[in-house]
Amino acid sequence: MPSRQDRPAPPTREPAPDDATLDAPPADGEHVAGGGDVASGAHPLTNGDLARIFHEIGDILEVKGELVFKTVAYHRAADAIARAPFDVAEAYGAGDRRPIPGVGQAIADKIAELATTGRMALHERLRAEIPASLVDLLRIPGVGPRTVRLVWEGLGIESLDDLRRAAEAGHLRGLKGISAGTEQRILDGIVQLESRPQRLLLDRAQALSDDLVTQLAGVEGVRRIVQAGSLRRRRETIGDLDLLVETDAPEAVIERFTRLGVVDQVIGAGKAKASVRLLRGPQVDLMVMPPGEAGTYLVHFTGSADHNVALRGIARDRGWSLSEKGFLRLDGDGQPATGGEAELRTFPDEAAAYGFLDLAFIEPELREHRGEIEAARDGRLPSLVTRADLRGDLHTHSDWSDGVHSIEVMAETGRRLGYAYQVLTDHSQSLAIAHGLEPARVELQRSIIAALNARFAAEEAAGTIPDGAHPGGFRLLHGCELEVRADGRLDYADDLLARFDLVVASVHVARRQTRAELTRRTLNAIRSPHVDVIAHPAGRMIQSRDDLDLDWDAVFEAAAATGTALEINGSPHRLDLAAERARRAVGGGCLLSIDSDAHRTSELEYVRWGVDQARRAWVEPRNVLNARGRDELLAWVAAKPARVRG
Ligand code: DGT
Ligand code: CA
Ligand code: CA
Ligand code: ZN
Repeated sequence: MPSRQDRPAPPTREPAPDDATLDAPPADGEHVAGGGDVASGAHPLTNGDLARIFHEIGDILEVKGELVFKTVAYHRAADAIARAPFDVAEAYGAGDRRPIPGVGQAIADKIAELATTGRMALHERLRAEIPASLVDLLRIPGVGPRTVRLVWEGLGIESLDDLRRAAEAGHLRGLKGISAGTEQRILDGIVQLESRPQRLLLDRAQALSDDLVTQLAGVEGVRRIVQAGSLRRRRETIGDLDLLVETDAPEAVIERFTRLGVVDQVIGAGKAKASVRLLRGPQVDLMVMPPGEAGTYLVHFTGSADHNVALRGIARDRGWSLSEKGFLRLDGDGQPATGGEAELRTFPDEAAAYGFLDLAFIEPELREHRGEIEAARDGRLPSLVTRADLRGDLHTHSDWSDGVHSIEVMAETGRRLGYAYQVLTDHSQSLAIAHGLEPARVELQRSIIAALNARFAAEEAAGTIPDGAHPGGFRLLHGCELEVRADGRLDYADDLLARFDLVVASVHVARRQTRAELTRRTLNAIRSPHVDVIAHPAGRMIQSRDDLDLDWDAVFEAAAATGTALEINGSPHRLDLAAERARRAVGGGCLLSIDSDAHRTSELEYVRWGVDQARRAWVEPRNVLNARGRDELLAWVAAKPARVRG
């Protein structure tokens, strides 16, 4: 458990109502689980305190093997309480049961119980039953609640370290149902868990950061908040969050920031910056900037570190020292000039700061020291693709295969996003796990799509299209996500494939084949006259599944030669092609597509993460197949057989 020394100590006459109670074992009789007389005391529960209690309940229920939806409900409620814009215990204690989004009736009752009596029967009962720290053991791959309870009851194990020591000493295998093999698997699982990089996926980092911005935006004196660091550069994973706040009231901002309900621990707080760790979340660094001087602050705290080093070099060559505060004039010895020569140049925005070095403004996504500074100097920066450039989505699913929503609901959602087209690409027949479609189902699906499109056309003719829809009309196109089978054959016959509007092909099975075999399969798809896009070409899952071992040069060459697009899959778990590889693909003459791979309506928004990675890959709209209009797209598909014949 993280330490929580930032919280003020409770008044000594109070029976420890603060969160120290949550850590201390209820051993010596002085500590009452769940807190003592809290509500009437001088130190009421903060939103963070409440959140910790509900998270702990969720944890213990997990160890008990409760149904996921139940444990999730407690964790979700805890998050909602931590973020509530009012003091929850104070309100509920006074009988003001304001609704909190994500908190249902049952949990609201428990908040009221805690706020009015200072205790919660459920929490006390659970704490007496099982230590919450056991939940850490559930994170070990292959270890479930049953094993966790077994090692706790049998050997008193309460932590990962306890478990590792016991396993290394061979103590686990004495327990019922645990063999020497199981013991080794647990040790392997611990190694795997601890070698896993502790970085957040982009979508989660964005959500946490947005939430902080919302909570800080209303603070008096805040003029602007910028989400800097790797999040602003749109890296696929994020280490910590960096917030820049332009304000004339720095101390008030830092005070508010360090006291947010979502903050678990204050790592450090000064006049101009503070670092905290969020409750069950990452570290967040907040820096304040004086009004009107944001330019160099933004550059400095956006990074990357390598980009900054290069900028500082250029500045020094020109006689200036660059830091977040601005450009400081250097004297002949390379020291900051003093006296009448002393000079600090500041800039209100980044463009002006780059301009001071005779560089064009560099988009944050490019700031990785991969040629962007030279390009900015020489006027060769790309005009990066934006979300608004996308005319449609080439890879989406419905409940006909493994999606959640119906064809119609998916189509209506894409239509309201303003697209000219969306391609429905349910899985092909051999991917049974995803309910791939038999040819007869494909035929049926085609007729359903035709009926939908007839309705869209009629509404367009009648001028009754919904809000947000593209005035030039929307069509659902009929495609599939075609399996490339283990032997390299495609999963539908050519005559069926020829009838789709567009075909996306993927390798999902037999991922451990040799490079030669995997490359041959991928090239088979690329060289088909009917395959238009290779979906998630590397087949990776970020932080959990490695890339397929492919001969990428051969893949790029064949894709470029046949005009087969390579996808940047927008799922935040995939982001595949990755940015650097996508850049190489474009350099090799390949066309890309930027797709959501949505399995439910909300996931259609995943294209935003794909666009981010495309921008990191220096991609311009002309490199993107689905930045083309519908007629152009269909003409390009129609020409594939000719391109393959060469
Ligand atoms: P992350 O957090 O690992 O995903 O990556 P960044 O780029 O957000 O790195 P972070 O949070 O350490 O620093 C944010 C930015 O601040 C970084 O991109 C460059 C800048 N920066 C300023 N001073 C330093 C420094 O002393 N070290 C590093 N690494 N970066 C610094
Ligand atoms: Ca960071
Ligand atoms: Ca940082
Ligand atoms: Zn898919």
